[in-house]
Amino acid sequence: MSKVQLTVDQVYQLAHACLVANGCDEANADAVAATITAAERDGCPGHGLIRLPGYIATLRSGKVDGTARPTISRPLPAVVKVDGHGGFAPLALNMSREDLIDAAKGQGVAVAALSRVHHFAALWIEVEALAEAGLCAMACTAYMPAMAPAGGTKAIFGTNPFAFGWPRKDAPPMVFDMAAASMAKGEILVAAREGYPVPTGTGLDKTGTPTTDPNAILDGGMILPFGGYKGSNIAMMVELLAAGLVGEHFSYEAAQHDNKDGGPPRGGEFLLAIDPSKIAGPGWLDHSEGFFETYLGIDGARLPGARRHANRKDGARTVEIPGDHHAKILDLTKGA
Ligand code: NDP
Ligand code: PYC
Repeated sequence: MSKVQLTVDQVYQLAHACLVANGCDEANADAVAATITAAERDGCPGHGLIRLPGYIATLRSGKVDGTARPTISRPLPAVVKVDGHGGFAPLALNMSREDLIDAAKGQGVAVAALSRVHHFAALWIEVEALAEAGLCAMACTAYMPAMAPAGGTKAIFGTNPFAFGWPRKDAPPMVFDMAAASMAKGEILVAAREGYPVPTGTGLDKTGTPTTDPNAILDGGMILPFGGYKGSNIAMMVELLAAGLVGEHFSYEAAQHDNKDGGPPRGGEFLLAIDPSKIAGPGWLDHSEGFFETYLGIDGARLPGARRHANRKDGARTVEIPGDHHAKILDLTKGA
């Protein structure tokens, strides 16, 4: 398979041009292209350029409005409500970030409830930005049914990621970001594209038989929760926070309303931001630094996010994508 090498800047230009050619205005194209670029820059290809055709499909089908302008309200001092008006999530996240930071710093704790957004990205992006502002942060979003509950054989949960961030003193924030599924669908798509098997326990084929073939999981099969009933229960929490609490579609409802164009469905996102200085008081940062020092003193232990930051440090990072995927993006950039 031929490969095309791109600089991080070229990734942004490619994604931006394709989004604009398919109906995004500058603000939306910039927000989505920056999100895709951040994923490729940090070595997270499952939410990088591989997602661009899905974003474009939603613009072409009319499911997503590439010119949407999110609106933000503060019904309570600690509640930031964000209506995405049917646009992609990145612009809604960018536009509401300062309100959430302000609410958390003023009240000690605050939530942001995003509705009518289409989320197709990694969550560490929004959580890292809040942790960089000195806040403890959490985020989660649902999707469409891709995962059965523990003990069941019918998908009800999305892959349902949950991300958590904590500020560091002289280092990037500690952020973990993981699907409640044994593996995010994005990673399974990359395995299918590159032609390697996924670990045993990742999913079932359409007959319900365990398989390590990513194509068999994607072609009518099902992804399994991580850790059996434990991942299943976290997936349930994500459904209840990102849909029940926000007042948006549960994954099964998102699928009922979706036009099946292959892109992200309409849904919600839940974010929680807490100011540790208002809860633990002065000294909280040094205290948690002591914890990280002890953790990192354990042979073999590494912090979540360390892999991404090592990739990011390499400023000359080259992003490699299959030649046919690159050609497909160029073709999509010709417009509908
Ligand atoms: P992974 O299993 O690859 O990684 C999960 C987390 O564990 C990462 O923060 C990773 O950090 C960390 N980690 C990995 N190895 C170690 C280790 N040895 N010690 C400590 N921490 C470690 O992620 P998933 O496949 O579950 O999810 C991938 C992405 O998919 C996420 O970004 C998620 O947001 C996204 N997603 C988005 C959805 C959506 O609807 N928008 C749905 C589902 C998933 P590091 O990155 O540094 O390796
Ligand atoms: O990787 O599972 C996933 C996913 C779903 C929606 C966006 N990413």
